Amino acid sequence: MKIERIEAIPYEIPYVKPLKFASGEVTTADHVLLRIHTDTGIIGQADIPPRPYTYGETQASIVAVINSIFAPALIGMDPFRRHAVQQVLRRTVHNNTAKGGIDIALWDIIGQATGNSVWSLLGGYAPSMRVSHMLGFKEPEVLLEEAQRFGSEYGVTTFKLKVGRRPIALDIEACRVLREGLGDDVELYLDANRGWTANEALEVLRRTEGLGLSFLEEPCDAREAMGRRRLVEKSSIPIVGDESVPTSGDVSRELLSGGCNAICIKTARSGFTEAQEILGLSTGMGVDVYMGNQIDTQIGTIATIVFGAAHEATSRRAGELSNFLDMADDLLADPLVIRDGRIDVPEGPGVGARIDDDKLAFYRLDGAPKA
Ligand code: MUC
Ligand code: MG
Repeated sequence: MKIERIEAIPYEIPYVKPLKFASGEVTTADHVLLRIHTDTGIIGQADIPPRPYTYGETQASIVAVINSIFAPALIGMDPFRRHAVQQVLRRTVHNNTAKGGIDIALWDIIGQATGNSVWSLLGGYAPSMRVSHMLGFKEPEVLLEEAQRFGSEYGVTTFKLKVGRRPIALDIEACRVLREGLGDDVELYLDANRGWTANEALEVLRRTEGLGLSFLEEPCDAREAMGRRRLVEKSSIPIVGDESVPTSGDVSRELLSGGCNAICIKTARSGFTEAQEILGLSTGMGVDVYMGNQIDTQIGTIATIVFGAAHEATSRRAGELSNFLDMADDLLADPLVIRDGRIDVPEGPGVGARIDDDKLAFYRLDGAPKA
């Protein structure tokens, strides 16, 4: 089998409720749908979310790097030779979500060609995944209402609160209101997206002592190595690497230098192949992992579920799988359902994301004729 053609299709779907956090705000899913065509007619697909304020990738840069650098090198290659493809992609240092999408689309092709679900090929551990819901910047009472609604409507009992780059008293108050309103059985953790200094993070940890927070994600810039190391040493809860650890090399550097002691895995930026390396490294070193969300569509969320539910360590904790609920629409033909706090792994060969072609024709931005 050979890769014949690669399409990077820019599209745009608005958000009904924007998500605001320390490093940026998402009001529109201005993503890229990747389609890798093979000479057998099998097409592998993946969704690619640009996060310019975090990684510097934009919709235009993703389309450009795929069309001008990756596609010319990959056309003619056998999609089963994933590690040969990885070597081509790794010649370029960054562009992580473009690479992640290519890897996921290759797994999709391999699944379809062999008649297997990618979930089973990766490990097939659990048939569903528990959902964690991400709470953006809002007044504490509004956050509490949102969390309570997610509890009653979807059975969700794990919440990640976005904090940072605003007065820390506001963040501390939000933690207190959520804990008091939700009770002790709900899991709460924080993500500051580098919005604090290490000292501010230590102050927040001191002033939220007793509120039962389980993790603190990317509190400050990991490049401020001594501050991070001091924070990790002094914190009573794990300090999680997120945007500082898109590759297994980043994970080993941060874990070995004491910059974090837990890892957030995101398939959008690591694909499945690199995410498996990250997972093996993390479990081998005995640190906690959980599946994060790069403000993914339902197509991206399926990739997270397929990977997270395929492995035991990523199934232990709830994965962040609910951001798509705030979008006005989606390209996925069969909408995902959150029931009893969980989402099922999709059935059938490949990754399992079936695209609605009419919706794609409607939302794509590259001038293709509307269906
Ligand atoms: C998160 O965990 O940081 C915000 C930016 C991004 O890339 O992912 C989100 C959520
Ligand atoms: Mg994060």
